[in-house]
Amino acid sequence: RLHLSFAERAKVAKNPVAAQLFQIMATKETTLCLAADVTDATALLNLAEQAGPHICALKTHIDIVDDFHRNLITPLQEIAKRHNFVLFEDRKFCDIGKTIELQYSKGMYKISSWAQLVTAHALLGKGVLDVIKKAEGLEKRGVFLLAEASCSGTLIDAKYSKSTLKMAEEYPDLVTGIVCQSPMFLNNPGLIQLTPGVQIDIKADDVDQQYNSPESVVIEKGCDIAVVGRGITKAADTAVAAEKYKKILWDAYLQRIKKN
Ligand code: UP6
Repeated sequence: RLHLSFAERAKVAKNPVAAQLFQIMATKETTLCLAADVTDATALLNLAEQAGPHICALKTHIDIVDDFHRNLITPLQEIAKRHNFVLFEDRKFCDIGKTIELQYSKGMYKISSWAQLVTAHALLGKGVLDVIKKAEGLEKRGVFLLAEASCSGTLIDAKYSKSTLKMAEEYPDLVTGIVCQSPMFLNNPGLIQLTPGVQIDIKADDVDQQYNSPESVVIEKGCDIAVVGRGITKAADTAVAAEKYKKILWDAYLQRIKKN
């Protein structure tokens, strides 16, 4: 996986959103996913607009938006379409299947109607994948399963990570990839490794988050798509910061695939 190009990997991806992401990454030359963790709807739209040309996905925590209203979704989708990136709700579903079915499609956020990608925990077993697979909503959809966390206090151990990967591989048409911190799956080039905890300037925050540099996550840790939040959202100019991360990440990817 690590030495193949995204264009080559697009051909072997079994999940349609994974194939779409590989295409976007290859054509836009970006492996950057922005964690748009802002609490104001207008700020979210502005971020999407400014970072849009430089990202392959916009990751939201939609439940932190103070003034959320369904009217936010249409302009967000319009920006995503215009700049060619995927909307990704980091819901980290973790419950019995029936509850996830409701959380995915109902309530204020109706995630299944706009987010092509979501995250989920494997902790409660495969019910989560069964219900997301059969729910009504966007035709093209995908799930990233969380197998390793970036924070220092995580309770996840190697056995759990391995079981998560096994579960992912049992749903190749639904699972887009794995959220992890190390190159866990090397012989499955159709899956995407998504790695959060990426920042240039600092090593940690004051609540457990740990950061690696963009170069090291791509070259040493197997990251395909890097999630960057505050490294961009707290920058003086978010468009400039997004472009900077995009370039560093892309150069690291080019260096990695050259090592054949
Ligand atoms: N995230 C992590 N670590 C994980 C899983 N998810 O940080 O193991 C998510 C957070 C946040 C983003 O929920 O949205 O990635 C990281 O943001 P930051 O770059 O501002 O720390």
